[in-house]
Amino acid sequence: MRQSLQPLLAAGVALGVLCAAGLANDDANLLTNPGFEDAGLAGLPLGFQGINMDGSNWVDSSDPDGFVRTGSKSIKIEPAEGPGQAFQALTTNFFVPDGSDLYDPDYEYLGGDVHIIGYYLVPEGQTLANDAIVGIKLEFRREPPNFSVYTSVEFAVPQNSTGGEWVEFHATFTDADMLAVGDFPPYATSVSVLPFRFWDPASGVDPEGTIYWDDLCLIQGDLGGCNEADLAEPYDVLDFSDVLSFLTAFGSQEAAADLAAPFGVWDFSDVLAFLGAFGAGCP
Ligand SMILES: [Ca+2]
Ligand SMILES: [Ca+2]
Ligand SMILES: [Ca+2]
Repeated sequence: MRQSLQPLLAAGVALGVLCAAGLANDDANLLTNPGFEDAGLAGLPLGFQGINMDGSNWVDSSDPDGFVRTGSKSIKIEPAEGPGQAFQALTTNFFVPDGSDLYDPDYEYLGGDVHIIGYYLVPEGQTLANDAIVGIKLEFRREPPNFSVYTSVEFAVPQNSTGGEWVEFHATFTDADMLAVGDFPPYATSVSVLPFRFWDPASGVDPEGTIYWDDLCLIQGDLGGCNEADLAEPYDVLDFSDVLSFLTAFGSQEAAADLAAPFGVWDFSDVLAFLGAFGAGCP
């Protein structure tokens, strides 16, 4: 049965591999509130502050066009309505309530590649067009109190239309990329994460298309796992530990076991996806 399922599941397995592997180690996700489910300030999700964005950008599944991948919340960034909105973003670069730290995930200088993973959707019939860039920006910052940006990088989404489907986004800033910046101590100790879009008003053309984001994941170091069934150590080997991890994650409705649509629902499709990946084996 596993064999016959493989062709059917191949696409889904390939699509979900890296994020599922990343999310398998929930502790490894350095972002607060990565699925945007919890409420924060100003009508925005916990852990994120708006730059030309407000509560209207926090999506609920009951909204018209309320696209969410998991849970009942996501975020959306609509086309800028004028030059004052040219840069729109959510950022993690602000203080937790007791002021002891920022929401920015910790970063260890040259401590391993940084992976930013997530899912985005452009509604059916729409195309992102005429922005300078739509994607995710990372700002590597020095220690408090100065928080100055050591270096930053912007990653564009790989496709401008998704036909209303959630598409995986995965970008990596490697230690080699960091070394190429130069040697300017003090080194960065945290990284701000900004889903964003930027439109150049001088372009003379209006931006088009709305983008939705859900289930972001920031990880530093090895993602672990050869595919979405490789949930437990030893990685690159599929054995009974992986089956146990899947059953545990499935039973407690963790992201690691949510391997197939409908996402946010743990059902037989997820079991089939696991069996398919398990049967396919590690390369
Ligand atoms: Ca969500
Ligand atoms: Ca394993
Ligand atoms: Ca599912």
